[in-house]
Amino acid sequence: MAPNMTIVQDKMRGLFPANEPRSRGRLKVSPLHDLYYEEAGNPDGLPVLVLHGGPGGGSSPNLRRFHDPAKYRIITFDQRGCGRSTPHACLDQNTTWDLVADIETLRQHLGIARWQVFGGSWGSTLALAYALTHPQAVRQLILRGIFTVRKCEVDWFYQHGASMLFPEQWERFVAPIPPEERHDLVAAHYRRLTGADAGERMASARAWSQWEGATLSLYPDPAREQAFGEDHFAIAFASIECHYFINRGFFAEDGWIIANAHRLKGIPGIIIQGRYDVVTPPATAHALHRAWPEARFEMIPDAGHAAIEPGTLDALIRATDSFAHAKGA
Ligand code: STX
Repeated sequence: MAPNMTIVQDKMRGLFPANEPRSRGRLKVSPLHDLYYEEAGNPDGLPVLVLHGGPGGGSSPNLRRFHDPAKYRIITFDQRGCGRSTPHACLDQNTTWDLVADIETLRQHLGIARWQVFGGSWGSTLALAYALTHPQAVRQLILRGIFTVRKCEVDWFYQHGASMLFPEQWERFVAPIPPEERHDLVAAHYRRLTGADAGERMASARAWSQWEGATLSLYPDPAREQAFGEDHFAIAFASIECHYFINRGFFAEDGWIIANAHRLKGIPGIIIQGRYDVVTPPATAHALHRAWPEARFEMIPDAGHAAIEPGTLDALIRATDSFAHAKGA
């Protein structure tokens, strides 16, 4: 091993201990949609909004464990139509810009002036769309597994690319779709996910959801793959993702986030990306960093897409700790 290859690691950091939310609430954000949110950590700490992925993935207890609960006031919520938000899997009044508006509604509801925004994957997309729309409300950005819903990113994961790396999982993803419809798999799944046939709907939801569950990390996790196929989760995750992707993330143009990312200058940011991320490959994180060079960029050499792979988790925890000393609100 060359001398500069010697890997001398301080102790790798892990999640903070499991903790219970200090409070839970519901917020009516439209005539149709009701959001579920939770607060944890120190009520007088630095406010942070932790965004989940998907879209449609919902919050999980682990999302409260990336920040020191003694230093941070940690807020999570379930985006429209998923988790404990209602109505479940509802696609009406459900766009990126509705979610951006919901984040502002929640911020004002909680009496927070500015907050850190932390998100991976779709959580990074939403964090970026929010920061570009309401920069004055964002103290810092910590982003992982960068995703901007460009056509090339959606094609890579749902049409051709990732298929070459995970051929046996890919067979299951395409199984519900007849060969003559496979030239556009997002559209073909969308027809089934929004169609009247409940059996077809569930088969498509399970295939869609398990494709992602099977490709998230370097090492397989059969329990996670199983969980992604569970009806209640899969129907929201698959329908909402497919709805956002067929609508190209509701952005004005393909590549809108990266074209506008220079406007993030002035917001302290950290970008963390797994080298072997098959869901949201590193080219997007690289393009984001080119457009926003003031952000700190960390490429994790031995990680895929998941937040809890060791190198990625270590980088995320060091990132939140590095911002925990910042003063003021
Ligand atoms: N979707 C990427 C995404 O945001 C294309 C995502 N992938 N997996 C997740 O989110 C969860 C693990 C949060 C469900």
